[in-house]
Amino acid sequence: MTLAERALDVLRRNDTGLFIKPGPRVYPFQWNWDSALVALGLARVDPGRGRAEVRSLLRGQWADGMVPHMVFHTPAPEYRPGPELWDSASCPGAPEVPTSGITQPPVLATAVRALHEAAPEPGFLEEVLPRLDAWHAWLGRERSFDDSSLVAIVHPWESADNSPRFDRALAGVDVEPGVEVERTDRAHVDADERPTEIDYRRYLAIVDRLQASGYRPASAAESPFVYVDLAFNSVLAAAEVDLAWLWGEIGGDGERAARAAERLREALAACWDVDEAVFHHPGEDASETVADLFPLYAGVADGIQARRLFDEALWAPERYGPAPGSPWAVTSASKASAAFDARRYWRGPVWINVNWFLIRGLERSGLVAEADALRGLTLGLVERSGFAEYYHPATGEPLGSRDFSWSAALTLDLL
Ligand code: 9WN
Repeated sequence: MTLAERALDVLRRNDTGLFIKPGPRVYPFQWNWDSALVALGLARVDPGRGRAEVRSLLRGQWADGMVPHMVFHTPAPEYRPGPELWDSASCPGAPEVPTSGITQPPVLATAVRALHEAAPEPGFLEEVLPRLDAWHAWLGRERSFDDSSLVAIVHPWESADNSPRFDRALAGVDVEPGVEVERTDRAHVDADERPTEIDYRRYLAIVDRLQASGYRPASAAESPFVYVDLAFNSVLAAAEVDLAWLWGEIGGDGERAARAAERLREALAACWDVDEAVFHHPGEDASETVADLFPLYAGVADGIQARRLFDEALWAPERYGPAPGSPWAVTSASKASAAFDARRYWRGPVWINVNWFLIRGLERSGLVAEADALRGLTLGLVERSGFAEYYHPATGEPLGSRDFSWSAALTLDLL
């Protein structure tokens, strides 16, 4: 089988009929940005199935616009925490299908654009654009945090959960001693590739506290965990650009999306650090994770900044790039960071979705040869090690789940 045939085969095997699971065993439910990235890859080979994925995710949308991070279409007692933890039925505005009460990076509008550009279906944009707009508007409304226009996340599960960039905010979350935590994840994946016990307890403690307000704290600042994530905001900025463009396709009102895109992009551009050659919150240290590179994907780096970010960070052997003895890039944390861990997820390993966002960002910044180099490296990795959830940067060893859907779907897009 060719690489493309193998990728499609993974998606077909992970297809439950209702939605495509992120991976065959570890992740039996529908996850938000997994399904969006899957739909984006399917735009290349089967746009009809891609649109069905968008529709199934939107079945989980709440009345206030939020599209949740997990949708529990069917029971799967082998994964914890499942619907019993979230108890969405007891929350006002929750949909009929059980879901989680938090969200995830909003890639969906970008996927809808890819599907539309591949093969427009009459009526599809009219059906989904108002719902995407409601979700993005909810983020701007409920998750505004300071005067910067950037939005906050209220749980690490809303982004790359185990990333060291969340460590400081997470350390402030109190956990009750002695509470038993059921870790179904470690039945399938080695413990040294997954979050630690104490971090898992903190994840559950945040859910517990958010639940008291039906997952709608009076403001993001009221949440036990709050973080302004540049990766999440860069995804949102690009999605607002795509949504405004999509509204233009049907002569609709893309004003809110266009204005939000402009404000987010301005705020991200203001995060440039001329000394470090990466983006981070002004007044704070760089996170030393790939979030510092993500504004590239939002297209906010000028020519000089993009060049420096590539040479001095993304491709620099001592930071995120290929190095002698560690040829696989981009590492999810900088190799120069004290928190770097080559095996533990989001703390060092290479991810196909991270590379995909950065390849798009390099293209957007006019660094086409550099984008090609990263594309070549990424395809070389899946060719060699299969469609893993993440990979060891030194050996290329597949880690986490195997036959991982977004790795397969994004391979189709990269090809
Ligand atoms: C918790 C499904 C999801 C991804 C997340 C990734 C991981 C879940 C977990 O798996 O999160 O939501 O069990 O750790 O961090 O990005 O969407 O692939």
